[in-house]
Amino acid sequence: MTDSNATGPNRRHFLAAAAAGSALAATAARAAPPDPRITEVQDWNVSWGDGVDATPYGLPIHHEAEVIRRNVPWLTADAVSSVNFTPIHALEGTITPQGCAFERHHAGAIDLPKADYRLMIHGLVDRPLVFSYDDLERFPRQNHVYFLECAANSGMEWAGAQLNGCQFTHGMIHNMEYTGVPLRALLAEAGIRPEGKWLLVEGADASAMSRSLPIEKALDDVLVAYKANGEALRKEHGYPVRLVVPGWEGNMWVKWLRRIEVGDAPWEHREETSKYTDTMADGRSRRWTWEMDAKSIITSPSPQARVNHGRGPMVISGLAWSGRGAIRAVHVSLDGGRNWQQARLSGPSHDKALHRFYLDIDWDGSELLLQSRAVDTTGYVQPTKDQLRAIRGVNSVYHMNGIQTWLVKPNGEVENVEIS
Ligand SMILES: Nc1nc2c(c(=O)[nH]1)N[C@H]1C(S)=C(S)[C@@H](COP(=O)(O)O)O[C@H]1N2
Ligand SMILES: [Mo]
Repeated sequence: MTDSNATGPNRRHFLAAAAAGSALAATAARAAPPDPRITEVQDWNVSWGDGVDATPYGLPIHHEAEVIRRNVPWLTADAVSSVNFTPIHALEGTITPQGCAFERHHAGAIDLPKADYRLMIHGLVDRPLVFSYDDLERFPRQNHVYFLECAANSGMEWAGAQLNGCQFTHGMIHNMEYTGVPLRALLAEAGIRPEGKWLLVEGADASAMSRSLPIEKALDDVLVAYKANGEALRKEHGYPVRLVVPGWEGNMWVKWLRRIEVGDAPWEHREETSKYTDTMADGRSRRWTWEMDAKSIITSPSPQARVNHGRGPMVISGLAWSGRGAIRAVHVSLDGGRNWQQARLSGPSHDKALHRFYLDIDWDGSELLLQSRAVDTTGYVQPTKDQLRAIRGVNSVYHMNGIQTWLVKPNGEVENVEIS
């Protein structure tokens, strides 16, 4: 089986390179010593494969065992109040499989059966209500693809290039297709009183994760979700029910959602004051940073996805997203931000969801300083780290969306560096 009907530019390039006798084309076109993978009978050609029930619910094949969530053990004191990171350097397309989508817990992932699930809505409402899981399934459903990014994603990079791999610098993100009920439908059942302007949303885990949500957002696009990518939520993502707060910082996406209280003012809980708040250069803190600004990252090549081929065709692949809408354009620089080229967007372009971009280049084998820059549908352009520091100072931990730089060395190694 060959790609004899492939007539795209890359194929033509390979053929042209073959004619020119380049090192790359030698493997493709010249007579090489007989390849035993072709000339000799292989085990898998003549023996039975696994029967249909070998893995009733499939796992990735063992050859892909490196593509897993990973944590940075020294970041947190223990694993129940901790975070791990999505292996974005090894994924493609836009949807994150649940099995390797990062986890962030403040008191561990709890085991909450559907039968024991309750969601209470009370406070400034006409009718306080409690919904069971089955009740939720009787409301009209919607499906939407959204990214979830932890506000702390890339936070280490405020202090300069730190972690060597986009899994660790940018992996506190995932993108799933959620099935759920619009929160406004449940609020309509309870009937919000005119003074009701804020919601407290609370989780059932021991952290009782609590955040204040303005009523405008709650009535807009917030979902009470129970499926992701077609299947039940995984335990670690809030089974059986989590809140989906499109475009807003991950902390507000309360897992194991158990209570919604309607009030007339925000609660100023721990997670929205001492945590998840940005301290500015003058030492004062900025109140509420809900929306995630536009951001992008080249996932390959990157420190964990080095270049294993020499000069010639190279695929630069990356992700871009915005909490304010869709991605209008992504620009890629090969020289640390001096010159920019328009990348190619490929795949669905949903509001507040991950977008995939590519730049297909002909690498001359010299050093590259790779950067990407996202532009969203509001016209916002992803800033350099220095532009961000000029506004925010260096006291911030959260909401770092500055442009990332990867140094690609002639030998194919890739390193996290900073050009500001
Ligand atoms: N109940 C509850 N909800 C929670 C948390 C938590 O610890 N408990 N962590 C929050 C934070 S900080 C983030 S970034 C997201 C992470 O969601 P994930 O674990 O599905 O990636 O969940 C949010 N919701
Ligand atoms: Mo988070």
